[in-house]
Amino acid sequence: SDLDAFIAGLPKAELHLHIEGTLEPELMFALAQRNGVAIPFATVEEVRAAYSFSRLQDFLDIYYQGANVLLTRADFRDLAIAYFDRAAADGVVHAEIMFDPQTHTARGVAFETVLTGLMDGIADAEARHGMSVKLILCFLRHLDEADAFATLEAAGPWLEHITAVGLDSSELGHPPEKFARVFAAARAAGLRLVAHAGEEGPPEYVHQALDVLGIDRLDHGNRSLEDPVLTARLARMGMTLTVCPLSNLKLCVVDDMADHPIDRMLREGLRATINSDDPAYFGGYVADNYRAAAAARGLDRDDLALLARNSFLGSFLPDEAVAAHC
Ligand code: ES4
Ligand code: ZN
Repeated sequence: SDLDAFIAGLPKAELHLHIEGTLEPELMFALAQRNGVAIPFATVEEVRAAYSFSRLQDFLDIYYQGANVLLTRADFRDLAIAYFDRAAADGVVHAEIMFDPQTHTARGVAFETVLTGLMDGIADAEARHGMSVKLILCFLRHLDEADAFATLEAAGPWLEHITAVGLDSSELGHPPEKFARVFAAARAAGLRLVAHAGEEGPPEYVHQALDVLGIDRLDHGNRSLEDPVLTARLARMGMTLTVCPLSNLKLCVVDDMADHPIDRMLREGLRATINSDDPAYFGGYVADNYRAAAAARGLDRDDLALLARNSFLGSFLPDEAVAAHC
């Protein structure tokens, strides 16, 4: 339709994307074969059939299993290139992508292997698509503070290639305050700060992300809407929320796309953006997320243009680059 073409043609930034969550079943099989790694699926159809989740943890269990096929620098390069090709086709001109080093170092894959492979992919995206890319190193919040500190230490030689740290994985029971000291150390090292909060966790976790971690950007943030004072504060401070509609549906953060709060967020004055989170697992890349939200909530071209503009305003690009995109 006209709106589909408008969405695909709208220049946008992707701000909430886990590169391990872009591993399509076809590439999973190819890498399993290339590396001689066994996977518990016989066919691509079997893999897709397993992607039915009723909460975040159901997804995480299968997502960490999928990542087992990623072993070499070339694997991380190929994974990243496949994502950037899809993103470019969706109108993404700037991407700030998250990676989970602990998922790999725990299996004996060196931090350097992960980082250099992703950097190879980024060089390809810059050359072939003219895309700009920034990297966000995420700490797995189900692991302890010492493990996060060891990961920040491993990143030391690579800090000029990393823009921010983030916090992901199992939210309930792992509040932001658990990582207060490692986030303070990351800030002292010159990194920007983001955190997943208010996806499954309560508004209190969003308060902690703001007050204890001092985040620059909020990943998801849906449950902030339960707290009117928090909502007003996020709006007043111009905090960017990286919202992921298809993820929210697949992980049952919303029961139905027709109930998605994206338009309410905009009405409340929140700087909301639309992103794809783990597109290989949730049924679509960023343009699919714009389309699904638009269809379910009746978003018009002005709403969609505002969401895309918010994605640049909420990015970690320098002011001049933001201005050039807005
Ligand atoms: C994630 Cl949707 C989501 N939430 C928390 N952690 C994650 N890691 C990858 N996707
Ligand atoms: Zn996420």
